[in-house]
Amino acid sequence: TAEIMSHVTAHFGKALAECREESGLSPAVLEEFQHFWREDFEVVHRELGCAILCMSNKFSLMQDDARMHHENMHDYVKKFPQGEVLSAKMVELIHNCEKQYDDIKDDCDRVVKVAACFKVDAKKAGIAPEVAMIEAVMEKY
Ligand code: BOM
Repeated sequence: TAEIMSHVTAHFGKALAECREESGLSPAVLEEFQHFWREDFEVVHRELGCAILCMSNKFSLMQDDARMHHENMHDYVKKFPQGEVLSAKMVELIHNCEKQYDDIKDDCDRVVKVAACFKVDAKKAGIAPEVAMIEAVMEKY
């Protein structure tokens, strides 16, 4: 659900600070990670892909091939309140998006495409959070 996703995003988003430099993601492009879910934010910058890759690595959510580590992602999402309701759906949506862009060789380029696909599909599935929901739980993490 969107409520659970707001917790996951709030927690995951904290890692952006550690990844800002190495990813080269300018604050002018994305100031705070929760803005990822804004209606008017376009998930298109290669640097955002680099940032998501770096952030995911902080939580061991990626395999060596820069694809999602299914088991670790499952366990990560399950740790949030009611996370078990969301974890399987989230892994399924992300993996479905990965399959569509598997031919892109550059890891940052591929990850940003997968993330954009995931944003669209999460909205369709009704599990995309509002930014206000994320801000409401930021202080918990
Ligand atoms: O093959 C690369 C898989 C990486 C996809 C990650 C998609 C996440 C997009 C950013 C949104 C994040 C919201 C919550 C945390 C997800 C771990």
